[in-house]
Amino acid sequence: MSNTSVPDIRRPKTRAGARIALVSLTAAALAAGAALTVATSANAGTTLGASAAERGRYFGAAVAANKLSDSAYTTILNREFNSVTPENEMKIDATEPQQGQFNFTNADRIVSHARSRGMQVRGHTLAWHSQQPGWMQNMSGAALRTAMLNHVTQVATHYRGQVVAWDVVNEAFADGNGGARRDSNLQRTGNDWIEAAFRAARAADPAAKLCYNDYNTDNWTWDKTQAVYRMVQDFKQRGVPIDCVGLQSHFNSGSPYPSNYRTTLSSFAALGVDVQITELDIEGSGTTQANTYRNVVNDCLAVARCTGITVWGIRDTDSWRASGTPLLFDGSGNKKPAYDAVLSALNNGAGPNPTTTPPGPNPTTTPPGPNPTTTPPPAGAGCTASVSLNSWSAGFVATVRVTAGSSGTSGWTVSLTLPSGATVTNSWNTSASGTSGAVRFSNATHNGRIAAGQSTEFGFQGTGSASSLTPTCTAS
Ligand code: G2I
Repeated sequence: MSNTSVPDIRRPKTRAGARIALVSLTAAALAAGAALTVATSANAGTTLGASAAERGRYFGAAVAANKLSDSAYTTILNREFNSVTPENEMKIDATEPQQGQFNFTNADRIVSHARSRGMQVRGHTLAWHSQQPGWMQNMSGAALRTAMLNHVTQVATHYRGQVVAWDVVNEAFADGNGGARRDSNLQRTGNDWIEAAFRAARAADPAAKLCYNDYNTDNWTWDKTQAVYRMVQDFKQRGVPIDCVGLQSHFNSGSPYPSNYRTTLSSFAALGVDVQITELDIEGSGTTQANTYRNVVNDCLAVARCTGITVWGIRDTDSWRASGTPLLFDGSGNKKPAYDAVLSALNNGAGPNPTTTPPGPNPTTTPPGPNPTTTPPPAGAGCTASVSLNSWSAGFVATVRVTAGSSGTSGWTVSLTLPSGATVTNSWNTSASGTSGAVRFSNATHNGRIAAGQSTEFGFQGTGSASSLTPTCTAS
C-alpha cells in the first residue's frame, strides 16, 4: 500500500469476539479547554459548542485552511464550534515537505482563526504511516527514527501552548483479526516507536494532552480495539506519557456504530485516560442518521472522561466521504435532522461532567524528564496542590490537583494570587471565593475527603493572562 493512500476504513473481516453559572463572555471568546464547563448567556443551548461547554465538553470540527475564505463555511464554523482540528495541514507532508524545512503557514492560519475566536485546537497528527513526504517514505531504520522524533519535537514545539491535545500517533494498528501492529516504515524502526514519539511530544509540550488516535476501535469486541486497549494499559503501567485515546468513529454500513460503543468509551476511560471522539461522521440521512448521532452523543455524555466530540468536516460537501452525506449540515449549510438530534442530546442528555486530569506523569511511576506542572506528594500531613495551565490570548483554564498528605483530609483550601488583570470567571468541583488578586478555592461537598497520598482535581477559568500560578494547600 502506498504511504499516501487513504486509510481503509472497513469492518474487519474477522473479529474476536445544573446548568452552571453563565459567564458574560462573547461567543467569540467562548473558551474550550478539555475540562471546561462554561457557556455564554447569549448562546447557551442554541449552538453545538455552547451546549457541549455546558456539559464540560467541547464540540469541534475538522477544518481546511483553503475554506477559511468561504464565508458560508466560516459562518457555521464560528457560530457552532468551539474546537478545531486541522484536517490535513498539520500532517507530516504539510509541515515538513523537505527534511528539516518546516512549513506552518496553512496550519498557523487555522490555529490563528480558532484561537482568536476562543476555540481550542486539536493537533493532528505527529507520527503516521500515511501522508508522509517523499523524503520520509524513502527512509528506514535509525535515520527514520531520528527524523520522526525530530519532526515530533519541532512541530510540537512550534505549537507549544496553543494545542490542547495532540494525536501523537495515528493508526498504528492493523485491521482484522489478531490485533497486530500495522506494518509501516515507522513500525519497522522497532516496536517502541510509538512510546518514543509520545516521550518526545511530552518533552516538547508538557501541557498538551497526548492522544493515540485510530479507527475501527469503536467496537469493544474487535481485536483491534482490544490491542489498542492493551497498549494504553501497558503505557499507563510503565509510565509512558499518554493522556487520551482518540476514537475516529467513521461510521457507515460496512463499519456501523456498535451497540457496545459506550462500553468501549468507558473501558478506555477506566485506564485513566481521557477519551475523545475525534473524527465523527455517520453516513446516511434523515431519522436513521439522526438517531445514530444521538446515540454517539449520549454515549459520550454518559462517560465522565469522554471530554469532547469532533465531526470530520462541516457541510456534507466538505466531507472526505461527501457522497455518504455523513455530516450535520447539508451542502447549502442548512442544519440537518442529525444536527437537531445532536443539539438536543447535548442539552437534554444525562450524564456526569468530565473529571479530567492534566497531562503529566503517571503518578505511580517515574516519568522521563521533568514536568514543571507537578508537585511531589508531601511526606507529612496536610496537602499540596499543583496547577496545570492552558492559556490562550484571551484567557486561561487552570486545572488544580490537590494531593493529601499522610493523614488524609476531610476538607481543603487552596490559595493563590492571580496576576494583575486576571479574573476568575467560572470554576468547577470547588467553592471559590474572590475573583482577582488573592483567591481561595475550598473543596466542594463531594471531594473534601481525600485518603492519604490520593488526589482530587478542580478547575477554574479566567480572563486575562496567567503564565504561572503558585498554589498553597491547607488541609482540615
Ligand atoms: O481518511 C479520513 C481520515 C482518517 N483518519 C485520519 C485523517 O487524517 C483522515 O483524514 C483524511 C482527510 O479528510 C482527507 O482530506 O485524510 C486524507 C488523506 O489520508 C485526506 O485526503 C487527502 C487526499 O488524499 C489528497 O489527495 C488531497 O490533496 O486530502 C488532500 C487535501 O484535500
